[in-house]
Amino acid sequence: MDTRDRTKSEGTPGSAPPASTASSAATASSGRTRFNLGFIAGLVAGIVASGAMIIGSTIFGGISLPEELGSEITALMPPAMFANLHQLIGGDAKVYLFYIILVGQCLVFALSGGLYNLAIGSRAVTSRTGTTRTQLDWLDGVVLATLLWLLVGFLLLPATGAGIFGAQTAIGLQNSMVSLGVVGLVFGLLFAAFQDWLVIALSKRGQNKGTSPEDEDEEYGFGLSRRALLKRGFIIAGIGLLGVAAFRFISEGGSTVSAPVGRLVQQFKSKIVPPPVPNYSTFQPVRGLSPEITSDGQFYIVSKNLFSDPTVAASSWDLVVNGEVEHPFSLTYQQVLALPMKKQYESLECISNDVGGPYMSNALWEGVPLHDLLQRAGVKAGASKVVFYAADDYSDSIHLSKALEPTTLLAVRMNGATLPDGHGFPVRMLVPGIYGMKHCKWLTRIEVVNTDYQGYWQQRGWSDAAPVRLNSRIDTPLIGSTLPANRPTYIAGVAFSGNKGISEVDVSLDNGQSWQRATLKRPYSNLTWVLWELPWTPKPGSYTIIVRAIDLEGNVQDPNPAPPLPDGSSGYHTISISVS
Ligand SMILES: Nc1nc2c(c(=O)[nH]1)N[C@H]1C(S)=C(S)[C@@H](COP(=O)(O)O)O[C@H]1N2
Ligand SMILES: [Mo]
Repeated sequence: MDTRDRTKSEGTPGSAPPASTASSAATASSGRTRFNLGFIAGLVAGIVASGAMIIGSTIFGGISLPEELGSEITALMPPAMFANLHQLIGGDAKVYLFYIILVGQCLVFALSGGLYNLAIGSRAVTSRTGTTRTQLDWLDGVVLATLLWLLVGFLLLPATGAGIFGAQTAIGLQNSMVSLGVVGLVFGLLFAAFQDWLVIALSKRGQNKGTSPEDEDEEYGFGLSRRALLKRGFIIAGIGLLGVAAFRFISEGGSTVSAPVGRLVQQFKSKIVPPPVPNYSTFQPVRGLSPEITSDGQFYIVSKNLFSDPTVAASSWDLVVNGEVEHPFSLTYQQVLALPMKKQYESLECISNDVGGPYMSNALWEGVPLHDLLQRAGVKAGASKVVFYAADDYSDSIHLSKALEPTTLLAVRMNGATLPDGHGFPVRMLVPGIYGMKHCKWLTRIEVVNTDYQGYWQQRGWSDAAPVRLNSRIDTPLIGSTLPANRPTYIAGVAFSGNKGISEVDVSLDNGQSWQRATLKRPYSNLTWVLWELPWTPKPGSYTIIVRAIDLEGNVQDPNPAPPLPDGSSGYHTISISVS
């Protein structure tokens, strides 16, 4: 819009432009006007409908398109790109991905509104001011909803691998058709209603200010043009991303010091024979050290699900055991609970945990050995792997030999209580020695196969064997902290090997030149992390503290730094502190 137009139109307040001007203006710009109107109305209706979709999926188990799209996007993303994003924004990456997709979804809704208005073309009514505008009725909303419903059901969902109308998803065909339909109707009806409201509001404004129809090309009730709105959106998103990157840089780049890897690697002996005898002794409680057993509330939670995890009703749940077996069967929750159980202390660690990272916890579990179920089913000759399927369309597999180990359990209890929803109620897998990834939560089916099945994360570039890499972490003192000089304190933390126990933890206070043995707390089992501590009365100065561990077989922690993708991180946790 140029100022001259406005001056001209404001020169005739309260009156409609002469008929000839109106019709020529309409032909010149009514397409754009209609599109813009539809876009704004579609955007608002799309935001509400997206909200309805999220509520529907969390409360009623309906479909969530951002989840399906996010899953497909991470599958298509080259592993190196995934790794870079992971480095940049860390474990929160999936949350950002969810919001980005959500914004995209709202824009698509908006676009569909604009295009719908273009498609219905000259079907316009004359409003009270006598200017030409587009008005819709509720039937338009239903038509647009139906079009979107068909597009999503027949094109979008199959393209993400969810099948026609989500037939391949855990929530199933019916549920996904209905929930999509509801969201579509919410959008369509609101779109029609909001557009009408907008038309009336604009014509009132037009009456007051005497603006001509083409003014609405650029300016709406919000006082902002669509282009300006978009521009602001992009600027805000850009600033947000920059802020996150800067925060990561400041909070991590500032305080992490890298150990002199060259020297560490030179002195490195990968195996010590015979293995050291563990230095268990009376263990002092140290403030800042992780509790040996992690409470349910503190236990880390990781899942692929961008927004919400499934809540499974035990009454309608059953567990299927089938595939390459003589006698497939299924069990209800009550039947699972009636099977012989085993208690097991075991720590879990996520394969995406960085060196020194928080995605590692320890609990007491109770469950049924998978061995017992496989024996009952009768595994056929030639079977090589066992696949786990879950209520959130997650899957992963382990080798048959691993599946038959006595410590591979179907857990139903955690720390003495029923397995919490977040940790996989009603049943989750425990596969000691292997990263958390293979500890499938919300288990629904166990399939014995004779193929090399690749699970959800393997399709995205992560290790299939995925043995836990021996690692150790300094919990206290905190990175970058300042300690008072000459006051006795402790350096303390945890060390974890998966299923090989810990025989020794060494601490260096001089950047890797010399090492001291830490005291270990005798663990509940060889499947858990081990708490370690080293008493220390520091003199004033700056210190670089490094920790390394040795397992019960004598394997020494790998000093070579590696990022989590694809095999799990390695390198020594190193912090710098000062004493004054
Ligand atoms: N069904 C299902 N199981 C799953 C996942 C998932 O996304 N879906 N995530 C896995 C990953 S990557 C990890 S690290 C562990 C985390 O278990 P926790 O949340 O109980 O700590 O669950 C695993 N089991
Ligand atoms: Mo994980």
